Amino acid sequence: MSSAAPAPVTSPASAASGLSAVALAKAGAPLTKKALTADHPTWCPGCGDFAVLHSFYRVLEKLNYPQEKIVTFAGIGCSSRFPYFVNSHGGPDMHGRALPIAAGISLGNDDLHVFAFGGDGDGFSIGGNHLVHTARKNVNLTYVIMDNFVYGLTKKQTSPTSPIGFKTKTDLTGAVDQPINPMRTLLNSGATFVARSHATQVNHMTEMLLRAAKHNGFSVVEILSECVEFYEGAFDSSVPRKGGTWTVIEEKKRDGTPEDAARHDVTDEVAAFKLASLAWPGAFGVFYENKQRPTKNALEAGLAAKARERTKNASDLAVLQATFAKGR
Ligand SMILES: Cc1ncc(C[n+]2csc(CCOP(=O)(O)OP(=O)(O)O)c2C)c(N)n1
Ligand code: SF4
Ligand SMILES: [Mg+2]
Repeated sequence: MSSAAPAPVTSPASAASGLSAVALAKAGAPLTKKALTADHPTWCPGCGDFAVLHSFYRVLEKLNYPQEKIVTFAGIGCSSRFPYFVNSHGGPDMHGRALPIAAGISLGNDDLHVFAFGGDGDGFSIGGNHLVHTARKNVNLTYVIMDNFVYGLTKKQTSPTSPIGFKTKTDLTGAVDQPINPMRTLLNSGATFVARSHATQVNHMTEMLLRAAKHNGFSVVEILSECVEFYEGAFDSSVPRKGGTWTVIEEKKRDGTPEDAARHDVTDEVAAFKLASLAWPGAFGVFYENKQRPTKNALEAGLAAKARERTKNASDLAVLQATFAKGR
């Protein structure tokens, strides 16, 4: 695919008129894939990202949010074209900058459902710093990382998840650097919902995305999504029909049965780290979920409420003027 320049942020209405002629869901009518489809996806035939988009439409249909309350945001990369294809508010921004903007949108608009999308380069390389800080702050939004172990849009450079030995245009004799372990990185940074899925497993992916969307806090789903153009076969070892193994994390049911003792407790961070350290291709499912830690959204709302009380509900302008007057 050729390089894409950042496009202006669109609204559902402008997407409908500017990108393709699609109808917004009528008020009160269930949200449908038809209403959510903004443009014809332009990925290479066979790219894993198509399945992620299909899954995301299904998730939005199930959640049935008011369409005007949905925001999809991205950086730059093949995967970051995602918002072009969803009839929602949002759009792509600069490479690696999806999260600070999505975080700002979330913090300023508690009524919106904010989703950010990107690739392994966007999320773990140029945007790695933003990922860590959005996670530690527990900003309420969902981040979907389409991991293809390569820079797809720019035609095959080594990415932070490329395995050692993978030959690319930046590592002609094979990558030499230790790749990032996405699950360990996310756990260590403080993300409060951490899951892993696979673009060939649509039902599993849909379940992970649905749970992530419902989570109150920073939720991340890493989806192995094959780049058929520049890293064909990268994930064959986790695709049963190609002879690979597909291992799903069995979560504790708390049903008192002896089998339950061996099941994974998603609230146990140490157990999550152990799962994240399994040999490739590892396990798929929810590694960690923390419903206790307050979101930055809630903490900031608390601070704002206290300030309103202290200033006896003075207007923002009056508070600003008083602050300037104090500083003189
Ligand atoms: C600041 C900046 N640096 C570099 C680039 C070039 N660039 C665009 S996309 C990309 C990497 C994309 O890889 P990834 O995030 O893994 O997404 P994919 O295309 O694989 O889905 C790079 C290096 C850019 N657009 N902007
Ligand atoms: S990620 Fe690879 S297969 Fe997918 S659109 Fe980009 S270049 Fe094509
Ligand atoms: Mg990539």
